[in-house]
Amino acid sequence: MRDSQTGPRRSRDAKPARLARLGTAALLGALAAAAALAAGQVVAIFTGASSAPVYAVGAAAVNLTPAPLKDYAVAHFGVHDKQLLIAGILAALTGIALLAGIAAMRGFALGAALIALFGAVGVAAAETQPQSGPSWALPSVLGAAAGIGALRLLTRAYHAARTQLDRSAGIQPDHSTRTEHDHSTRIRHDPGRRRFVATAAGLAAGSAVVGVGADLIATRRSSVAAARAAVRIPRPAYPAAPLPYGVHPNVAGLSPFFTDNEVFYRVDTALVLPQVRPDSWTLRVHGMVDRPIELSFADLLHLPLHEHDVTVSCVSDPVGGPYVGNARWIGASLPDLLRAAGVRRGADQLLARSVEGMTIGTPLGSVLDGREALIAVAMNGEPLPVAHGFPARVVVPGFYGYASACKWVTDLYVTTFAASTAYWVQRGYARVGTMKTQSRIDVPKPFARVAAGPVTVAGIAWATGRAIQDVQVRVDQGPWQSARLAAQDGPDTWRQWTYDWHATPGSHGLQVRAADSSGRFQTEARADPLPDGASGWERVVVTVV
Ligand SMILES: Nc1nc2c(c(=O)[nH]1)N[C@H]1C(S)=C(S)[C@@H](COP(=O)(O)O)O[C@H]1N2
Ligand SMILES: [Mo]
Repeated sequence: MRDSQTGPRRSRDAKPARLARLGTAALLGALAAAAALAAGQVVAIFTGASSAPVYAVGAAAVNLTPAPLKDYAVAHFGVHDKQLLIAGILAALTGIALLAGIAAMRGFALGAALIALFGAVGVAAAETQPQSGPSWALPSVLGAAAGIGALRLLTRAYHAARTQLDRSAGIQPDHSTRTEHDHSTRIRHDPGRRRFVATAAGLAAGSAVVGVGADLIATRRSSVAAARAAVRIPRPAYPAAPLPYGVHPNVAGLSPFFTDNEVFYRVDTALVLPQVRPDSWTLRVHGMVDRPIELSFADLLHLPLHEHDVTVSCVSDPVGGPYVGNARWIGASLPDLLRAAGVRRGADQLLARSVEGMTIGTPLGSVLDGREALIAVAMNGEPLPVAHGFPARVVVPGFYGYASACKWVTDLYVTTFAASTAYWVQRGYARVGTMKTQSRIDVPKPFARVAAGPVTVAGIAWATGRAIQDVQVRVDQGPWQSARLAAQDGPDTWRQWTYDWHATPGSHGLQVRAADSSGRFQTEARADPLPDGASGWERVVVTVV
C-alpha cells in the first residue's frame, strides 16, 4: 500500500534502506577480511607465528613508528603498547574491509582488488622482516585468496537472496520503485535471505574460532619453553662476590634489591617474542677483527662464565619511572671474546644484532675498558626468560638498554660509528647512550596520606658503571639532607637509600637527587627521554595528617 504513497514518504523510507544495504555490504567486507586473517593464521602454523599478516604488518608498523610516539606509548601504555598497536592495525584493516565490501557491491572485481592490495601489503611487510624467508609471503597470499573467496561466496548469497525476494514480490530486480518497508517484512521470511544470514554467521563464527585457534597453535608450536627448561647453566668460573650485608633496607614498599624476572620491565620492538632454539642458535663475531669467530650455544656455555650484578634501565624511563631493574647475570665475557677475535685499530663501535633485526651499538672502548660486559645466558638463577633474550643477550653496564643490552643476540659486528648506525640512533636517539645518574622515591607513594611524626622515605639511585656515592633528600624548599645509603653491591647496580623524615601536618613535596662516584649530582634541568635520557629531580607530593 505504501507503494501508492507519494514521493516524500517514499524517499524517507528509501534512505534508511540504502543505508541498510550499505551496512550489509560493509559487513560482507569485514567478514571476508576476518576469513582472510583466519586463513593467514592457519598458514602461519607452518610458516611461523611472526609471518601471519597482522603480526608482519605490526612489526613493519613498529619500525615506522617515530621515536617520540614510541616514548609516548611506552610512557602511557607501558607493556600494553603492543596490544594497542595490534588493535590499531585491526581497526585500520576493518576500515579497508568495509570499503572492500561496499566496492564489491558495485563490481566484485573492485572489492577483490582491495583485498588483494591488502594481501600485497602483508607480503611486503612479511618479506622485509629480517627473519623472513620466501615462505613468509604465504600467509598473506593464501589469506587474501581466502578473503576473496569468502567475499565471492557472500556477495553471491546476498544477490541470490535479493533476486529471489524480488521475484517472489513479482517485480524486477530494480528496487527503486517501491519502499523498503514491505521489502523488509517479506525478506525476513525469505529462504534466500536465511541462506545468506547463515552463510554470513557461519563465516564469522568459523573465522573467529579458526583464527584464534590457529594463533594459539602457531604460538605453541614455535615455543621454546621446553628447550629452555632443558638448559643447564654451568657453575660460573667467576662467581659474584657475596652480596654485602645491608644492600636492602627493610622498608615496606621499597623495591627488592633484585627484581624478580616475572616483574622485570620489558621494552623491545618484538610483537611476537622471538623463539630461538638454543641448538640452532649461533653467535658470529666479525667485521674489523683479525679472526672472525662463530660460536654455538654449547660453545658459549663452555667458555669460563662470569657472574655479575647489573642494573638495566631504559632511555624511555621518565624521571621516577618504572623502566629499571636489577638482576644477577651469568654470561661469557664479552671483552674476552672480542680479544680472541682480535679487534683491529680504528674500530670504535660494537654493533650487536638480534635474530629479529634489532641493532644496538656500544662504544668499543668502553666494552674493552675493564668493566664486566657479558654475553648473558642466565638471569637471577635461571636461563634467560624468553622475554629477556633467551638464549643469549648482551649486558654492558653504563649504558641505556637501547645502546648496550641486545636481547636474542646472534651477531656482533665490530665497526665504526661513522660506518654503521644502530636502530634507535637512526630514529633520533644519541649515538652513545650513556646512562645518566638517576634516583627514584619508592616510598611514600605519590599523593599518599601519611601520619605526622617519623616517616621513612626510601628509594633507589643508579649510575651503572660509575656507582652511587651520595643521595640527598629535601622537603619542600628546605635544605638538601644526606640520605642513609645502603651498602653498594658493586659499581653496576643501583643503591638503595632511606631518609628519616619528621613529617608535620600539611601538604609536602619530597625531592631526591643522587651523585655518582665523581661526586657530581644529577642535574635539576628537566629533559625528555629523547634524545639521551630523561633528567630532572623526582618530586613526590604527600599529605601529612
Ligand atoms: N632484540 C632486542 N633487544 C633489545 C631491545 C629490542 O627492542 N630488541 N630493546 C632494548 C631496550 S630499548 C631496552 S631498555 C632493553 C630492555 O631489556 P629488558 O626487556 O630485558 O628489560 O633491551 C634492549 N634490547
Ligand atoms: Mo630502552
